[in-house]
Amino acid sequence: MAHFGEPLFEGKNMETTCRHVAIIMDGNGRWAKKQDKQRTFGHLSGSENVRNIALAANKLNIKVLTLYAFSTENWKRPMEEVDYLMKLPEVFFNRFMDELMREGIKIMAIGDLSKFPPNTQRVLLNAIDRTKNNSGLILNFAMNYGGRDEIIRAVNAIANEVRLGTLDIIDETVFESFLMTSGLPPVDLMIRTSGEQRISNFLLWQLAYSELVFTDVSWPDFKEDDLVQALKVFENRSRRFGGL
Ligand code: V0D
Repeated sequence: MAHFGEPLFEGKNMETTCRHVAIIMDGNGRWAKKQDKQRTFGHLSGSENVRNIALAANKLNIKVLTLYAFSTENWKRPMEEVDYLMKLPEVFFNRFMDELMREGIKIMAIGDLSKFPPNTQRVLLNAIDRTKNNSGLILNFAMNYGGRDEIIRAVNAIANEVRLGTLDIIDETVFESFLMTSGLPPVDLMIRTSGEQRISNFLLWQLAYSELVFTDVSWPDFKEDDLVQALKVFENRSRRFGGL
């Protein structure tokens, strides 16, 4: 029996001070190749796992789950693979939309969606619209997202307002309001699966004070228990850091 006020993850009695988790879902292609399957099989398994981890995060009362689904670098992959990835949002919502609605999950996206095929954009905007009044987990997909790209866009938008005379003083709060994550709680925890220990142009500004957890587990094998383990690392580190 754990003490009251302590974060607890056993049974239904779960509690975390972690509001925003971001994940680089790495290792899908390698996971598939290890079992002599196509990389696309890994991507499909990875998208099923998005559903599993989103439901787990919702149950754990996490407010926001930001997932790196497609980076600005991913366009350099073979055309067949890119084409397959473009179909995943539709496959995902066809399979899981009813369940996401039942669970009160709200879909969001960051990144430049304008480069995606019209149908992919439509499917995504439709999901965002259908779930806009849900009050559970915000499932935020980073799509054609790059951290430097986001910062440059913010700088240009700010420059524009300064030129127009509608903006004068630029501090951290003002700058943040021009980022795509504006309005969301700060990223408490960033997890990268599958062994690499890099940020790879994910949320550059937002990760300034985040706890970073790297695991060798590949994304299709990353289960609720692995999320809970990462949350425990977060709780222990932030308690030590904040408890002075
Ligand atoms: C492939 C692992 C879900 C990462 C997860 C377009 C690589 C599976 C989505 C998805 C991808 C995106 C938006 C949305 C609903 C679902 C997804 C992509 C790749 C790139 F509104 N999984 N997933 N999108 N993978």
